[in-house]
Amino acid sequence: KTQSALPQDIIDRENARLMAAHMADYEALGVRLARVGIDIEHVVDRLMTLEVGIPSWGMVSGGTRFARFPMPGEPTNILEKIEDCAAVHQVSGLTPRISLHFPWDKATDINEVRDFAHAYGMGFDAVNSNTFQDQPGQRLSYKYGSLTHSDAATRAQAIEHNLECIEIGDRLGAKALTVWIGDGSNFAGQNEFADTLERYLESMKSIYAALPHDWRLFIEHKLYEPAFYATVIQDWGTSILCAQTLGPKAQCLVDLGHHAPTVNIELIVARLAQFGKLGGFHFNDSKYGDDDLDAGSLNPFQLFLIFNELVYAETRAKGQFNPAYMMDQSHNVTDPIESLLNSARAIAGAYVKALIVDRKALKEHQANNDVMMAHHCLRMAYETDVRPALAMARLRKGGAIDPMLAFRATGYRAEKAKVRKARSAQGGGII
Ligand code: AOS
Ligand code: ZN
Ligand code: ZN
Ligand code: ZN
Repeated sequence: KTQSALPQDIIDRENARLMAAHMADYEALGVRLARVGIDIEHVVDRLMTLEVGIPSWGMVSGGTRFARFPMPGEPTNILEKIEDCAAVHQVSGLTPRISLHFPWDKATDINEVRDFAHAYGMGFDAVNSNTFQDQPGQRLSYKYGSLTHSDAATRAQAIEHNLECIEIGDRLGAKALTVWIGDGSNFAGQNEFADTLERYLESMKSIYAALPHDWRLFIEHKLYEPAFYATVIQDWGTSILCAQTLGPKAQCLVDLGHHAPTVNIELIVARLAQFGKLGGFHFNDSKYGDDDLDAGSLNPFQLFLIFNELVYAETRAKGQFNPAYMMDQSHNVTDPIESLLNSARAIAGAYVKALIVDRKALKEHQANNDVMMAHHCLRMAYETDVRPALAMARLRKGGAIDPMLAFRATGYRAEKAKVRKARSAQGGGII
């Protein structure tokens, strides 16, 4: 029997309180969808297959360059982070895996970490390497780059770290390595664009060669920061070129906050999917840059349009389609657990709305160049209140009709504040 992070009796009590209203709402939505030829049960079944990974670095209060405001009861080590992830999954039913970040999550006993997670029914998503900062006692500095550094010994050290991440990830049961580097330049002339990319590919070839046969290598691009003049892996163009150069296990990871504000991210998603190079996502939201805000909290329509592309890509790919969905958020002013619940709801909602798009009608409107009706098709799906379908999927997974209310009702954080010693945890997602 799996262990629970939250008292299940309180969740059950909350569900009982909301049950009658939920059933009435679910029935009404079912009738509504049936009218346009959609079986709500089919939608709920599909939703129940959706899984989104949680970032370990998002479990503690994050920070900006200016400050970090830790909250009482936040986790102080990797085991406590896993416990909080399990709490998120228990009520959301959507987040069964945690994405670790090394060396932030380095534990002396990796088997203990694995067994602890398994006891809570939790697994591991892609592992993340970190060569964008120096660690205490590190031999060579990444100040001027890591995988692309001008010095071969520094590159070798960065490669070695990635190999260690694969090794740890393999023991945890992870199936992918995500590589994001901050390498680039802050001044024109600092280095040559072609030379740094060449060195990147050389380094990545060694990492690729060490992947277990069923692993994937995710290349995460980002337009700027910390390199403010030119970043080596700055966009999906460079990312897909590298992924194609490296081989089939290499794919592109799209972090929604890693694009200029006006960029059409759903179009990028469609392009990557069409060429079999969409590896996965770091879901979050942003207004200015790499803000790492809660997914769907600012641009829910964009999130829907992304899922609209994903659902279409899946139908085109005929079973060959398996992007890894993960969140990458930094929670500065909210309880991380509540922010992750907030995002899980937005992601599930975007997926369901994409599922209920009348694709047959849409195709017809597109063929007839009926622009307004094609757009109308998307709007009708997007504007549907799908919350009862989300609640039903959660309920059937043993979760909560209303995860936020259920979590609050447990008083989890206040309880943890009594037992967890406050300290400034590392890896608060400052980047
Ligand atoms: C950095 O901007 C990226 O989003 C990476 O995914 C990074 O590893 C993560 O945000 C943790 O800082
Ligand atoms: Zn990211
Ligand atoms: Zn980022
Ligand atoms: Zn981030």
